[in-house]
Amino acid sequence: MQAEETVADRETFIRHIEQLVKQSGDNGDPQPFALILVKLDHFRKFNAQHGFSSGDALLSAFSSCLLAIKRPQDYLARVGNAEFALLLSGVSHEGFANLAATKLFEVLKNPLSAGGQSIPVQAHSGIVLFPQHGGDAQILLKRAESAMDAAKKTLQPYAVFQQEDSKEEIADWGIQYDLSRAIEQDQFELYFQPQINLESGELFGAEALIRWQNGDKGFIRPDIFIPIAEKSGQIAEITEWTLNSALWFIEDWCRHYSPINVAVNISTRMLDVPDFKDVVHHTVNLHGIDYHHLTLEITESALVENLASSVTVLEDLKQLGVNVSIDDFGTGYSSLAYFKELPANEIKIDRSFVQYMLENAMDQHIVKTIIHLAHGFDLTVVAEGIEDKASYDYLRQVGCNIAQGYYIAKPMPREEFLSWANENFSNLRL
Ligand code: G
Ligand code: G
Ligand code: MN
Repeated sequence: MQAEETVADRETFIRHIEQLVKQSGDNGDPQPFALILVKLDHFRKFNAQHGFSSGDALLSAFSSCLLAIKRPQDYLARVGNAEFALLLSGVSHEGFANLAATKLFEVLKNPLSAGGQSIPVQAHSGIVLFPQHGGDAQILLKRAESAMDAAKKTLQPYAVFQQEDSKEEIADWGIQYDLSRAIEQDQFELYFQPQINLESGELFGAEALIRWQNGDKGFIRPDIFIPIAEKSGQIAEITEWTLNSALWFIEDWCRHYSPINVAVNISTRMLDVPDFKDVVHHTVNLHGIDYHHLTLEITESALVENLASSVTVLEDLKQLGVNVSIDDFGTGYSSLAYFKELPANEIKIDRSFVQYMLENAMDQHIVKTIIHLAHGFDLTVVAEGIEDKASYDYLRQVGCNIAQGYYIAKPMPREEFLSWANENFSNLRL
């Protein structure tokens, strides 16, 4: 049993539920429980405005509220950035679960104290019951989340899962099911979008972007299936596939042509996977290439939600020798003081600033300021979303290091990338 004051992590929590489910099956005698999922609203914004140490203090005050209603036989876990789950052992009726939730929201009516400040908070909660609402940990958590979304929509602090809440799930499960076959059926392909060194005009490398051609459903966009894979955990397997394919490309290119750098998008979920660093280490070694040919892109907005723990993982990766790039930079954080905490070698200015910078003075100012500051911290600057020559020339003029965008080329399959490079760069010995 869990010690009184500890808060388990997501993996431990899932194992705990699986054990309860298994015991129920073994004895033919379900051990009922209720699960209350509760999420603090606007946490990302709070973190952005007050810094991650205040964010940590707020989370700790928030978890104290949950500990206040937890009974000794209950189990508390942190299952997301600002998201906790409380498992109420032996609770088989929603009335009792509602009672616990009411108690919790009574406590949350008072402001939380964090870093010497008193902060009013808002939260939402979704409730599920085992075995009525699902027979495994993933389904129960997913349905608690659906219930939480329903609570938000109806402006209630909490809601119990209802069958109608599961409509969206059905579509997601279809994709999840198809994803589980995509790798073995060879349905993924990597496309490569070139990156140019602005100073020399030479090919610097490419960003690798996953494409999925599903037999029945046709082409499915990564911004549809990646979030689903993140929730289901399938992202780990997809990331391994992507890394391996990108490294294969680098190995082949370096052997036949010239040195090249390839950037791979890494979901922030991967930073919580305990052996992620080892996966990178082994995959790179397997292909016998130097670490500095590989860049890992992490999006800024997701990173700042969990800066404290991400910093350690990214530092470790940087120590290995891979490059770390902060993707979509400018969209996730307001404080410039944050630069010195970045465990990165590179930032990619978000394309929303680059696309209209020549017409929009504010965007132009932001782009110039980011470049200047980044250089002050020895970071390489990549601009993405360059769609015309004027933007390309402007970025070169203000000292941006690397350029990427439709003006240069769209993402292309490997063969097409090869002939594109052959046509445009005579020095590559293709
Ligand atoms: O390539 P496209 O514009 O469709 O990409 C849409 C989004 O999907 C982008 O945010 C991009 O970073 C992300 N994406 C593309 N390929 C991968 C991948 O291999 N892994 C992850 N995690 N994200 C990817
Ligand atoms: O989130 P991320 O930066 O990884 O997203 C990369 C995606 O942006 C690529 O998949 C690509 O399809 C898209 N992209 C690349 N260059 C351009 C561009 O010049 N304009 C637009 N609109 N999208 C681009
Ligand atoms: Mn990217």
